[in-house]
This record gives sequence, structure tokens and C-alpha cells, in this order.
Amino acid sequence: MSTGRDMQNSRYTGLIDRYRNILPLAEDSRAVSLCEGDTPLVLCHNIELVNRKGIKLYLKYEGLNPTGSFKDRGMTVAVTQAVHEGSRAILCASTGNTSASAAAYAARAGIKAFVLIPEGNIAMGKLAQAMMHGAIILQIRGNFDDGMRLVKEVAETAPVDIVNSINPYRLQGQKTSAYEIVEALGCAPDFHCIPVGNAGNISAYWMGYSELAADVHNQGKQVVTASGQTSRPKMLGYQAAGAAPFIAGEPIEKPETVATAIRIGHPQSWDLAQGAVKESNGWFNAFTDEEILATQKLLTTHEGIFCEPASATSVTGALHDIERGNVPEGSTVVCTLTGHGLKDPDIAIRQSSTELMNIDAELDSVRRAILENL
Ligand code: AN7
Repeated sequence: MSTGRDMQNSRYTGLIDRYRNILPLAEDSRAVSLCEGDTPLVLCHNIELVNRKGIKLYLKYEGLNPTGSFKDRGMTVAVTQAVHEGSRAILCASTGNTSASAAAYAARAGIKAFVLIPEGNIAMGKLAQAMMHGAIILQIRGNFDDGMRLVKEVAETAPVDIVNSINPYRLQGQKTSAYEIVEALGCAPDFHCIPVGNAGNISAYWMGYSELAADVHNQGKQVVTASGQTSRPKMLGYQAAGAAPFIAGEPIEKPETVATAIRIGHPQSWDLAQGAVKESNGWFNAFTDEEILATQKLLTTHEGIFCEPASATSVTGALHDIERGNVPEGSTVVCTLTGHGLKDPDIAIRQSSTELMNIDAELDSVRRAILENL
């Protein structure tokens, strides 16, 4: 496997360079890349429950991708393929992060991006990105599911390539995160925890872990989990309680959650996600907005890691299942933190209990404030 590094100066050049041998791209296709991937796998140190149970809890910090979410992994591959096929425009529906990523990669490729977003329900940072990268933004009076339906319909008669995760190149790109995790740990985790919205990402990780376990690409390594009990992790898919079709067992019509990224009622990768959870002996669960926001805060204050609310759902679920013993003591667990906390500054400021102290611009006032709060 190539290292994805430029041989002359060891600069990391993105996940297509690194993983082209496991991606279904034509050899002569030119990568449209922003050096995505190669994200940190951070070991938690300061969560008491995790330490007490002897759990190794790793955070796959996907918020450190170029546009601040895991979408870049899929977008580099989808846009590379679209450009290779001569496409001049891409199209997506989005709760925000897909639109930001599509806009950036379209700019990089010199093609147009059309994005459908639900009016009033996308985080400020994501909207700023789509606007700055020059996407053509269609705000619809409807939710993500309406947008997704319209995108599929319009693409039948308009010359645009859909870059939502129904585009198979998206999941191919996103599976590389599982490869990075296995490379970093030297094994697969026992459990992989992930937020589920449209259900593409959980399906992509499962594809990655499954390829590794079966040595599909003949890398000559037989991957097993950390405990050595199985070859693939149990996949734990977590949703927001107000947007939990996998708990309802069917699509829902009016999803609501503060975690706008996963405010989705009709997941497109329904069967793939069900398959991942069933085959891996994993499970789905859902958590309230209050629980999700509390976990987001816990990660910022205890581990110094700022993820957006949707991302905190994975750790909310992990802590819930660790506490109850569903995840046994001593397990190795990876949680995907899908997007950066800066994506949604409004929610962060609104929920933070931190008070701003207004003081005079004088040495005495500053000194007193420090001494009183040590
Ligand atoms: C931060 O941007 O669907 O289950 O349109 O932005 O693969 O859909 C975003 C999804 C989790 C859910 N965390 O992943 C979009 C969009 C964050 C996200 C998910 C999303 P999937």
C-alpha cells in the first residue's frame, strides 16, 4: 500500500493517493483532493467511567478533515470519478456537511455544485462554507428528506451527478477510515460507535472492516478484533431520539433534533445499515438532545475535543453501553466524531454555561478576576 506521501518531501497528499489500490477508480483518473483523511485517533484519558471499566476509548476525529467533517473522504472519490467521466456539475441534498464538502471539492475541480438545504435548519458554519466556496444554494421549504427526494428526481433529467451517499463512490471513500483505524491499532476495535442519519457512514465502515477481515485486497493480513474474539467489530449505530427511524423500525415523517446534521427520517442506506448491525451482532439506540449536548460538553471540558452535536451521539451511546455492561470491561472501542464543533457555534454558545466576565481594562480587575477564580 502506498503511504499517500509525496516521496520527495514526505508530504501527505490525500486518501486517493494513499488508498487508490482499494478504490474502484480508473488508474488514469486525476485525484481531486484537499489532502483529506489521515485523521487522528485520540485515546480518551479523563472520563472516569471509561477508566474505571478499563476500556480503551478512541475518538476518530473526523472533524479535522479539510472541510471539518467525514464527508470529505467520500467527496474526494465521488468528485474525482465525476470529473473523470466529464461531469460539469454535482448536486446534493444536505443537512449541511455534505453541502460544505461538495462546494469545496467542486471549487477545487472547477465545476459547479448545486446544494439543496432545509431552510432554517442548517448550522451557520456549514452555510458559510457552502456560500464561500461558491455553491449554488437552493434553500427549500422542507426538510432533508424532501431535498433528497427532489435531488433523485431532478437528476433523471438534468446533467448533474448526485454526490449524496447513494453515489457508491462516496461509501468507497468513507470506508478508508476503517483502514486507518486498523492500521493505527494494529487490529480492529471490539466495538465501533457511530452516529446514524442517512446511514451511509455506518455502511461504509462496515464495508471497510469486512474487506479487511476477508483480506479482499490481498494485503496479506488477517485482521481480528482487539479481544481476538471476532474478525470484525460490533457496529453500534446511535441516533437522536427525535430522529430515530432505526428505533421505530420504519421511516419517520417529521424528524426533530438539535443535532441538525442527523435530522433525517428516511435514511437512504436503510438495508446496508441494518445489515451492518445485524451481521456484526451490534445494535441501534437513540438518545435525547439533552444527553447528546451533555456529552458534547463533556468531551470539550474533559478531553479538549470539540465536535458538533451529531458527532457526540456516538460517545453518548458508548458511555451508555459501557455503564450498563453491554460493552464489556477491557474492550477496545472506537467512536467516530463525524464533524467539528465549530460547524455549529450557535448551539455551542447557547448551551455553554460559561459566563463571560465583564471587567474594566485595568491590571487590578484582571488580577482580582484571576485570583478569585483559581
Ligand atoms: C456531523 O450533510 O447527511 O449516517 O447531508 O453531518 O452517513 O448520513 C450529514 C450526516 C453524522 C450522519 N454526523 O452520517 C448531510 C448529512 C455528521 C453529519 C452524520 C452526518 P450518515
